[in-house]
Amino acid sequence: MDRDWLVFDPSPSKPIFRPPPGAVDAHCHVFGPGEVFPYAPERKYTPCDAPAAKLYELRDFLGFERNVIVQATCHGADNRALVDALRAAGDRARGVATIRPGVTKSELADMHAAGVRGVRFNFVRRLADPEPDEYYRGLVDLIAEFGWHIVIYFEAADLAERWDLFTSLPTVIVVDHMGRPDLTQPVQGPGFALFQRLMHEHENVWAKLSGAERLSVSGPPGYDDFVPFAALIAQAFPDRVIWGTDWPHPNMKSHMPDEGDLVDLVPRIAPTEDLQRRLLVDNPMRLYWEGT
Ligand code: 0GY
Repeated sequence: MDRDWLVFDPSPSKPIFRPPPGAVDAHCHVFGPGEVFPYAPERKYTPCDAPAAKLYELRDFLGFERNVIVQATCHGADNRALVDALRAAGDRARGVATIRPGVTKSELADMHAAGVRGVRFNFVRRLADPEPDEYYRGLVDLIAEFGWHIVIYFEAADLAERWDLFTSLPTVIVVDHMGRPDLTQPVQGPGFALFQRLMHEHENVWAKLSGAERLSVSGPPGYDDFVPFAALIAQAFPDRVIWGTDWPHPNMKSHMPDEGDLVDLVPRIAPTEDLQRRLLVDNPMRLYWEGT
């Protein structure tokens, strides 16, 4: 792994908040193990191994029942580690893959059978080399017959630049980490206003209320500056939000979070049982399990 890589916490604390029955951790990753599933030659970082068995231990420890595993850029478009993790989970995990032009229909069908229900387009330059809009439109055509949706990951500044692409994608669009707002700015400021406009004007756009550990400037254990941003979205769009731990927290430099602290953010973001059930159960189940 990279010399400055921070390894996930081997013994997180038990959260005080108890997730409702059927809760889904809808943003997490698996890495390797590298000896079985080698990291991609074009990767921008080399992580520690973070295998599926460890993820499922964490799931059980935190009180979750299911996972949505998002293909990480260190595996490129080689989705074997993801597919292996999905198969190991039975029906308790779904996946979001990375695909490139040239992927075949039978490769997509195999991924679908394993539990893949979406693809991720990554616009964060330190992770991937963004492509012209037409590249992504070509991939959209490939997934159409599978009914998959699209997860997008971008820096706040990219939103204006890619607005036409993002607002013309025909599927459900899930935005990772709420589009990475600058938490030092007011929650009512222009940067986050644009993200809210995206959700107000486009009913197919969902938000992932995750990434407190990577966005927060105030830091652990409370991640207080993250809460008003996530709470605003959770309450304005209660049927289009999902939540995830972001385990094993790739590329963290400031600290490695305790997932117990992250789970304890949920009742601060979604203060009622109804909001919590929609965020953790109803919405991810609708998007990833029901009807597919
Ligand atoms: C995240 C965030 C990051 C990394 C990746 O696929 C990835 O490599 O998503 C990051 O470095 O911000 O969601 O895990």
